[in-house]
Amino acid sequence: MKLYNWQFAPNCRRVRMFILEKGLDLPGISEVIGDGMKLQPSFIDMWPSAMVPVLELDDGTRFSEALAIVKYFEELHPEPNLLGATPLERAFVTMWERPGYDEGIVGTAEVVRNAMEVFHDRALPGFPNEAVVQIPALINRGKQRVMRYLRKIEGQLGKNRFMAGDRFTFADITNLCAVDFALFAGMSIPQECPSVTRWHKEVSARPSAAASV
Ligand SMILES: N[C@@H](CCC(=O)N[C@@H](CS)C(=O)NCC(=O)O)C(=O)O
Repeated sequence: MKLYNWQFAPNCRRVRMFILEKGLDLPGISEVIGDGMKLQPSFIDMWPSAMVPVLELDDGTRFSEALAIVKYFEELHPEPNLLGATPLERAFVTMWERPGYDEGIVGTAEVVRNAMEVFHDRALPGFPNEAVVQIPALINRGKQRVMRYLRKIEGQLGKNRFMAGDRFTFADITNLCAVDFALFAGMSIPQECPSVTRWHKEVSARPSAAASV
C-alpha cells in the first residue's frame, strides 16, 4: 500500500492524521512534489487529474479523495471509530466535517493560491498543463469565507467539546487541518471565537496533530 502525499497539503494531512489516530502503521509514503512546489511529472503521468492524496493498494488499484480514503480505512479498521458509531453520529460527523473542507480548506486555498508567487499561473490545483491565472480579488473573498466559517464553528464549539459532539472524530481532524491552514495563510482566530481557540488548543495537543504536520 502506498499513499501519494504532499507534506504541505492540508488534504494529505487529513489522511495522515486519521491513520495516526487509528494507530495504523503508515503505509508507504511517496512524496509527489518536486522543485518549485510542483507535482512531479511521473506522478502526473500516472494520475492525470493531478491531485493528492491518492491511495494505491498492493494490487495496483488507486483512488483519490481524502474522504474516500479514510472511509476505506474505517471499514477495514473500525476501532477506534472516527466517522460515527450510530446513524445519527455519522450524520453529525459529516455535517461538521464538510464545512472544514468546503469552507475552511477551500476558502484558505483561495487566499493562498491567489496570493503566493509560487502559485503564479497555478491558481487552481489539478491543471498541470494549462495556466490558471491568479485573481487578486479572490484573496479578500477567501478571507471573508474563512471568517464566516470560523464564526459558524464557534456556534457549534460553544455548545460541544468537539466538532460533532462529546468525542473526537474525523470532523475534528478536517477542521484542525483547515484552521492550521488558515493560520499558515496569515489569518487568525478572531476574539469573537473563544470556543474555537479552546478547541484548537485541545486538539492540537494530540500526538497525531504534531506527528501529521
Ligand atoms: N477534494 C480533494 C482535494 C484534493 C486537493 O485539493 N489536493 C491538493 C493539495 S491540498 C493538490 O493535490 N494540489 C496539487 C497542486 O496544487 O498542483 C480531496 O479532498 O482529497
